Amino acid sequence: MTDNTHGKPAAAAERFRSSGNIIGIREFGNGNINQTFLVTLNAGGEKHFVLQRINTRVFSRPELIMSNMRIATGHMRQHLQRAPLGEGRRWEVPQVLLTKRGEDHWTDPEGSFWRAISYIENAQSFDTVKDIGHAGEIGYALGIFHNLLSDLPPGLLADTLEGFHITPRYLRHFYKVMEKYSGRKSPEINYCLNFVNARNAWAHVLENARAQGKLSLRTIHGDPKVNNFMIDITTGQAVGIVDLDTVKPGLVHYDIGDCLRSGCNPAGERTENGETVRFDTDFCRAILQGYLLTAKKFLTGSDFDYMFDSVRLLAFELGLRFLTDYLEGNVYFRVGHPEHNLARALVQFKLTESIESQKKTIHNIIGDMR
Ligand code: GN1
Ligand code: MG
Repeated sequence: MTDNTHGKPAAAAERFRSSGNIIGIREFGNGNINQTFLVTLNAGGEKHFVLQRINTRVFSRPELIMSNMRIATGHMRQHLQRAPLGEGRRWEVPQVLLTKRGEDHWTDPEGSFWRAISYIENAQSFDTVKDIGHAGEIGYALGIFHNLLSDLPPGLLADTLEGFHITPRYLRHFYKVMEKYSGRKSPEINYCLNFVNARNAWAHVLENARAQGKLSLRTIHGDPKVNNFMIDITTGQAVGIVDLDTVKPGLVHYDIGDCLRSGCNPAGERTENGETVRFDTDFCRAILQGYLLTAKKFLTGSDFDYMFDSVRLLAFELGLRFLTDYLEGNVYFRVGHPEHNLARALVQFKLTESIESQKKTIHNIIGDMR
């Protein structure tokens, strides 16, 4: 493992350290965009914090991420003070840490943008859902999160990533990239191209519904995949959602679809064996049940009408994003090897197929909960 206690992360960590000495810095999690470190302090109180180098090729105005994050976390904390969760349930809102000079980020001499967030102790996250109980907790947590933000007008937040989850924009970009693509066309690439072509008209479904006034913008998480949910090590209950970079105006369907495409894929999005990928409808039922415990009160009939499309679309859209990035030369997502984004795209397309083949079952699950 790389020793980070002397390099650039160490210089950044030092800016955010409030007490004790830094005794360890290690790479943390497996984000596809930012670089994340866990900093360990030998302080009596807080023992860890999370340090991140923001990928400014993706987030071109990182200071806006920080202001969104401060607005959203402040709002959630106030909401919880007014109306704590029932039964004394633990819930943690990640806190933006300030530098010794009171700033929410530090730009190093080379121009890298660093920020720090509190670490949620005695909790862990998983790449895949382990069982029905875990699925229920994931859904419950997303419901709590949406509820805490349901009275934050989305207009107060900046659009930090224009076009994020707007599938028609990803499609347009994909066709532009295809026009210029001069590489080899393997059977896998051909499968993917046919896959996208066969669905390009339907892929406007959520944006059309929004344009027709059937769905409206709210404040959303933007990236509620399974490993962004923190699970209490002792109780097994979900205690918070992390990775708030994409908290911004959007459709709750982006979140519902993303959470389901991630939570109902037991093989995980990191498998490179597309054949093992399937959509688990028992996990789907459990996630939705957990979600609706809180979310039912703010969802409309129309919101339910588009739930099936949202899960199908978010799996398809992520596959399309990985595929486009592969064809473009891996300029957006961090990759471990040159074919990585193609393998990731295949996984999401297999998942989309599995969702499509179980359309009736998923519709029934949603129908039973309305
Ligand atoms: C990216 O970096 P990470 O893992 O938090 C991506 C999400 C994708 C996800 C797929 C800003 O999130 O949209 O769903 O990879 N984030 C951004 O694993 O593009
Ligand atoms: Mg993220």
